[in-house]
Amino acid sequence: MNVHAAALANAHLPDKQTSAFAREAIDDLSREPKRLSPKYFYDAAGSELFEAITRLPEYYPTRAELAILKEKARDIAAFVPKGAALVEFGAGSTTKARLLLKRCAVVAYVPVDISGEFVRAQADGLRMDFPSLAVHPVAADFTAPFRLPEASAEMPKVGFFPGSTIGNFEPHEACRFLRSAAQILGSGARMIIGVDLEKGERVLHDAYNDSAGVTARFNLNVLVRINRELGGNFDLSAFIHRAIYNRERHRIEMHLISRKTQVAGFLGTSFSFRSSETIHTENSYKYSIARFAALAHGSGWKVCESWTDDAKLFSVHALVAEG
Ligand code: AVI
Repeated sequence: MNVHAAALANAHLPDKQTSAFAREAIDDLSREPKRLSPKYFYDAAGSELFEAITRLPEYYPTRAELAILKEKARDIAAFVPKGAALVEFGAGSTTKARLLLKRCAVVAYVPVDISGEFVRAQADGLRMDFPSLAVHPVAADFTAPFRLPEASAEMPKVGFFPGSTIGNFEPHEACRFLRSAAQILGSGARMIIGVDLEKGERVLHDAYNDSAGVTARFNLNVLVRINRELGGNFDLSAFIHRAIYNRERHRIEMHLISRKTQVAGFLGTSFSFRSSETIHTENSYKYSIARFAALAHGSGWKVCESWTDDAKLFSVHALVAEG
């Protein structure tokens, strides 16, 4: 048994999710350069911090995407077949789905999220506001294959993946997700997807280094979780948030930078940090319209239409499954 496995075996781990978090974090912090997965930002506090980010003056993606969904509502409604089931991959706030549900001839809504409790609560809210809509929540990891509810079997399917969450996938993962979505939705499927656009560095820098420090707290939340859930001893004041634009790779990178030489750890495993050493916590890829179309095409989808806001900050694409 290696040192990591021994640490895990000796620890009191309440559930499978916690032990997966521990195993992954130990693995990722043992790498050079160190990293942590962005999926661990999103506990209840992290999800609230993300909601706060979407309201920041510097964070343009949410406002720009909402503007597109409102302004192009007629074109989007024309793209959605009558009697369709709208399948949302990952369910955040339902604001964007509600815009589509109000204007499109959708008869069923299938929100899919790893948190069953969250997705069922959302479903209840939607049933109240859209009494004639069939709502079928699915608790599943939407990046892996899952079955759609039987009730939607005969309906045309339209996937919905807003927020540029696809930008948090590595390009090969984005391709795998798009292929898997095509399979899940079935032949003739359509998809509406929000993708953040490449733009000047200043706007990107400010969106991910906001003056109120909310993104910094969001980034540090992964260490807060390690301390609370895995008994870690990270000194939060000894790490600073930094987001930089990597122009060659078309992505914003978020890092936690060690302010000094230090040792910190959890579950009996310690990690040494040099002064200025970074933990790479997130990538947020930005696409041009052409590069996204190429990605979609290589992943089994054809782009029918691409809409942007006036300032060309964000894009929403209408895709049709090929073949
Ligand atoms: C969820 N995702 C699309 C956000 C983004 O912009 O990449 C997450 C985020 N990270 C920092 N700010 C927001």
